[in-house]
Parts: sequence; C-alpha cells; structure tokens
Amino acid sequence: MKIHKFSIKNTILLLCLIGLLTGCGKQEEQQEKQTAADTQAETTAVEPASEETQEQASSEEFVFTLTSNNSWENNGMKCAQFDGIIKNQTESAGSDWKITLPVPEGAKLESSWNGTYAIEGTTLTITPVDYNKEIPAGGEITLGFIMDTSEAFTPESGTLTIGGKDYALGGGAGNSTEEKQEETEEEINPDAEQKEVAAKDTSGTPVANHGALSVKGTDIVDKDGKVFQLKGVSTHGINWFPDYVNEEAFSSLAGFGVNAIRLAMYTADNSGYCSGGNPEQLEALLDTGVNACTNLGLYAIVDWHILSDNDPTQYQEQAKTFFEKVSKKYADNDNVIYEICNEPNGGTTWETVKAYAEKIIPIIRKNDKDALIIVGTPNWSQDVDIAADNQITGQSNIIYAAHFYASTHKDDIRNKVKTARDKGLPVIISECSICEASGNGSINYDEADKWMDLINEYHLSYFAWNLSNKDEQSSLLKPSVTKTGGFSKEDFSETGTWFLTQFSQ
Ligand code: IDC
Repeated sequence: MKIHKFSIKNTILLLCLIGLLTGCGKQEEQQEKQTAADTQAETTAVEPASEETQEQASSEEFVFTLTSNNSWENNGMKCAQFDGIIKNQTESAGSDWKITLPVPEGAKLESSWNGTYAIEGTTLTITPVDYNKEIPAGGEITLGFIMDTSEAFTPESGTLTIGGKDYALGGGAGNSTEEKQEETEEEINPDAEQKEVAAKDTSGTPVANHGALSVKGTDIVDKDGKVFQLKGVSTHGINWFPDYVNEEAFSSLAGFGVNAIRLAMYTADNSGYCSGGNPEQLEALLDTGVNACTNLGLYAIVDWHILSDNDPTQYQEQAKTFFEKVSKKYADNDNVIYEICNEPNGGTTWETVKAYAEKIIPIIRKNDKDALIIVGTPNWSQDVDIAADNQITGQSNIIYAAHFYASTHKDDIRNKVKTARDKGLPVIISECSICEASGNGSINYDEADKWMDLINEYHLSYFAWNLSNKDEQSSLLKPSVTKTGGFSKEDFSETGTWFLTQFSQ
C-alpha cells in the first residue's frame, strides 16, 4: 500500500508525499505483517520524510491522505482503489473544497464515492456532494474511487482548494526511498498485488490452519494474509433450540465442510435475552457453544440477534454489558467473532446503527484488540451500499452484514453487495437461506445458484440459517429428525442438502 499525504497551511503551498511500505498482498512475508494493527496504522503511522516536512507538518491545518491499498488487472488495464481522507485540524469548518489530480491519459473511473468526480482530459476533479460540502472543525471526510489506467498510477501532484483559496500540491518531493523501491518492484511484476486465496484444508482443524482472522481491504484473511472464506451454519435461536448447541452436532457439521458456527441469541421476542429469557442460562449456553467450537477448531460467532427489537439502541445498555462480558471471556480465543446487531429494521437508519456500533466496538476492543466484529446494516441487513458511503472509521477488523433469502432477495440485493464491495466495504453473509424471507415458502434454486456465484466470485463468507428440525423450509434438518448431533446426509432437509453440496466445494 502507498500513502500519499498532502499538508496544507494557509497560503503556503506544501506537499508531503510520503510512502509507507506495508505489503498489500505483494509478498507473503509482507502479508503476514499486514495485521489488524497495520491496517489501523495505515493513516496514523506516517512518518514525515524530512525534517523540513516534520516542522511544517506540525502546523498543518488540513491534511489530505490518499491511500492506494488495492490494485489488480482487468482486460489489460491497471485498476486501483484510492481512499482519501481530508482532515480539518482547524477550529472552524472548511467549506467548498475541491481536489484536482493529474491522471494518465485514458484514465477511466470504475466507481467513486462521497464526492462528485469528473475526468476531463488528464485531470480528475473531485468536488463535494450535498452532505460533505463542509468539513467540520476538528473533523474529517472520507472519499474514494476506483480508477482504470493503462499504466500503474501513483498520484504525485495536484491542487486542493478549501474556502475559496487554491493550494498547489507539488510533486513527489517527499517520496521515501522505500516507496521508490516498491514502485520499481511493481514495474517488474505488475501482478504482484494479486490476492492469494487460502487453499482448501486437507488436514488439521480450520482454526489450527488459519488462526486469527482479520479484515484486509474488502476481504477476510487468515493468519498468513490469505483470503479466507467462512462456510458456516447458524443455529436457530438458542433461546428456543438449546439442544443443538453441543459438540457432537458441530462436529458432524464440520465433517461436511463447515468451518464456523453462528450462535444466534435472540435479544427480544419470546424468551429473548432482554425480554424474559434467563441471561445467565443463555450466557452459559453460549459458552457451551463457544467451547465446543474451540475444542473442534471451528470459528464461532456470538450473535446478538436483534429482530423484533428493530433498533439496536432499544437494548443498547444491555448490549454494552453483554459485550463487555463476552469480550473479556473470549479475549484470548482466536476463533471468536462478535456480531453486534443481527438485523436492524423497521426504518432504523444507518446513522443510528453506526452510532450504536461506535459505542459497542470500543467496549469489545478494550478486551479483545483484534477479533472480527460484524455490524448489521439497515433493512434486515440488506443496505450494505448505504453503509459503504459512510463507513466506520478509525477501527480495524470490522465487517458489514448482508443477508439474503434467495426466493425473496435477488439482483436487487446482489447489486447492493456488488456496489458496497466496489466502494471498498468488507461484506459478510452472516445469515442466508434459499427459501423466502419468512424462513419458509418455496426454494428458488436458480436464484440460490446466482447467490453462490457471487459468493464464490468475491470469496464471501456465508452462514446457512438454521440448525433445527423446526417444520419450516429454512431448517437444515428434516422435521422427522429428532437427534441433536451425529447427523448423516439423510437427516438433512432439501435446504440442508443444498447447503451440504456448497460446503463440500
Ligand atoms: C425466523 C425463524 C422462525 C422464527 C422467527 C422469529 O426462522 O422460525 O419464528 O425467526 O421471529 C431473518 C432473521 C431470523 C429469521 C429468518 C426467517 O434473522 O431470525 O428466523 N430471517 O424469517 N432475517 C431474514 C429472515
């Protein structure tokens, strides 16, 4: 990844172009270093390239950081994603900003966000959209774009305008030796940044082989920095189907290729954690589930399953206490993942969910510095495109939920997932099935296959709803199957049988 940092002070025209070499899929060794902490460091660990820069940087009023952390080749074009942050370090709002960057001839924008983008000739102009015309005092705005060019491209000069004043951005003066070295490597091996996907396990448990997971760009990666796909099963509400939370059940699922279990604990509804259920018993049951996963080397999601409590802030205080407790309990477990709000719905906006997440995430982080945290999105975890326009910043290992039920959710939701991914949002399908959104109704195999194509194209992690024999289409077991572990193929329903085929691939 390369970081280009531009510093602006009043009428002094100043550019600090600084490179920070951390790898971005270049070399395996570098990938290993690209841990959550590194990701966090992307925008903070930038060292001034010279004493002169350092002196000037200390009195910066605005700081514009442009990071290119993902690049690939498509039809002979070099495609790269650039993420920008403009920080306002003054005590008054900055307004009417404008960025112009020289770009190579023929450059084409694939997608862009949080700005109005136009390429004319060899100049890219970025101006605000309605909601980010003003950069609040002490605040920041983020923007980004994916651009195709015929040659690998590193922005080295340009102009930033804030508050009606023009500031020229000089070119390349602060390039560190490290960055030059990286550029040379890129020229020699233009494919070096292609993603490496973890190979299918042939022995050992998933956790033994892949260790602590983290989020890198839009992907979940394993301890070796290789793109990793969770193939999981979600329990039904453990409040109602506690008997399936056992090692024998999970072990037989693992035998079919499952590497993760989602422990769904309803918060509201009848016997929910916050609505009449017994919190101690539910916590003990979760613990049984997590321990079973740990013993089997499976990943485990602790799912705060909001549903009829449409808005996660309804039980926010309980959520705070709960996540404080569980993150302390599982701080040393490499296999535990936290899902902080299953499906916000009923008109709950992304702003509300984001504000909730921004309260819960630091509570988890106090105990567990690097576990994956899944954040639900509005409309029953469908609006990942909206979350993509206003992502949670300053945190690492955050991934956003998209859920589907293939008979109901089709191209409309797949397009949201594609849009979100194009905008750089890491997405996880933490719940899905192939029937209707009711959890019942008919199966749509054509749509299910289309979903699976998308899942495989993006190496998305997915979790099949639900491990029970309840008489509804989404149950993975036949209603007649009364055992709660040691499942064989014949025990699975039509839905279950379809998922078994996917898990085994
Ligand atoms: C459904 C169960 C059903 C239960 C109901 C309770 O399948 O047996 O009676 O919840 O409200 C979701 C939810 C998930 C739903 C599922 C199917 O996350 O809790 O489970 N679904 O409706 N989102 C979309 C579909």
